[in-house]
Amino acid sequence: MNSDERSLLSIGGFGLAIAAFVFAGFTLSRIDDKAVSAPAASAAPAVEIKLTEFAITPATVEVPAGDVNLRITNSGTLVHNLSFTETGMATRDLQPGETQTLQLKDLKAGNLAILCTIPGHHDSGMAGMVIVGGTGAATDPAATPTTMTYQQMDKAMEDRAMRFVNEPKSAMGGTRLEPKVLADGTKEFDLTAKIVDWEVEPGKIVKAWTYNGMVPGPEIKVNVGDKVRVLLNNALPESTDIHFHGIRVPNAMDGVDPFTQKPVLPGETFTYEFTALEPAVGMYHSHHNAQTQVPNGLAGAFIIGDMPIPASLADKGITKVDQSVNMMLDDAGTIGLTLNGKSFPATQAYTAKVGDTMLVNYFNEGLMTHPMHMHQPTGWIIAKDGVPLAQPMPSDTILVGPGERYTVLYHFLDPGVWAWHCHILNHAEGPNGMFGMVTAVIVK
Ligand SMILES: [Cu+2]
Repeated sequence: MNSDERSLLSIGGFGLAIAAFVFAGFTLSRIDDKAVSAPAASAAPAVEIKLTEFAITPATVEVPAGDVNLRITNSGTLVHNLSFTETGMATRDLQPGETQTLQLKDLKAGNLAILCTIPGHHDSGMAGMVIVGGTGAATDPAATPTTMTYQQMDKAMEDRAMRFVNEPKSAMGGTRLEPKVLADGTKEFDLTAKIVDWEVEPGKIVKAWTYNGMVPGPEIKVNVGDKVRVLLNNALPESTDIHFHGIRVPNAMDGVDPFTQKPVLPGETFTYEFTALEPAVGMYHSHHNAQTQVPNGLAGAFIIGDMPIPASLADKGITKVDQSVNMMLDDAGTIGLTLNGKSFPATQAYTAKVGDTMLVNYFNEGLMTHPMHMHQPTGWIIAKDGVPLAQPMPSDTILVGPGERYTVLYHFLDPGVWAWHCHILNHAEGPNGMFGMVTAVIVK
């Protein structure tokens, strides 16, 4: 007995099934439709989407091709909706707390832009993308084979990989911010929090919440003993503040309103002032509506001093650092699954020579843990949260949780293009090829 026959029996009973078979095919198929429609809808994978001020979370929704139920909840305090740009399919305007399920039928592989059409909300960041043909975390990949042919899949993968190699990269974030040095030697850093258009992947422009117009925010680097001033100018539509994560500061400078200061209102400037007392591999980020502001881009690296290279790694060929890389992980808000604010193929490609050592500071500013894997060289973890380890620890895959920092040395022995990606595979590669948290090191 096949599933349709079972459905018939469960809905109409044995008598109805017999009647359907006795009458013509038309009757049978009509009853069939009725019989299977309810189970089919509930069997379609369900994906949860949250609407808040001002984000669609997750901003990148991966769904399998075919039938999918989107369960959309307004978790914010204003009225929101979710609309598909191209088809116009939409929820009604949802009141705070309301949920509506959209049943999407027969989706084909591709990208569908989504947004909230309440005036001003799209511009403030309520935009996203439904990627059909990926295998989202909420789905069971084994149960949802792709509808592509293997030739189509191979072609899509190659096209995407070649875009990583061939296309010019859009502006990258995380560049070092040079301080203004005041008369008493204080290093002053000027940060403006503002929303800008940010290309997270080729052709996909989002509203990023940035420090100085870039994601990650500019790197701040000082020496132990430096007097530091950070001016925060708030050009956002809501209040904000800056927390210096992993950095020893006086309590009043910890940037956690309302505990340690008042919120910095739109249009206001707040001055943070402290002395850099200890070495740090830290970060600075918003501690105000952080679940929205930080994943949307309000985060950057804050480094104090230079990390010592353990003498015990000399026999591995590691004696000096040829290149330092800050690698900020994100997975939510308008920025989504990204390395340094970019999603593959827009991610930066790194280059090195055989024999080089690269120091990587991983920072996780997202909402999930990411196991970061560089192909080929064994990484040596030399510091956790900025504190040198007594003994370096080998790791080719390093699990970086939200808020954590790991400092890892990679020593390149073999030439080639080596992939470097998050090893939660639906953050990295689907039927359309590599996406999200993927880049590469080109070793010559
Ligand atoms: Cu990941």
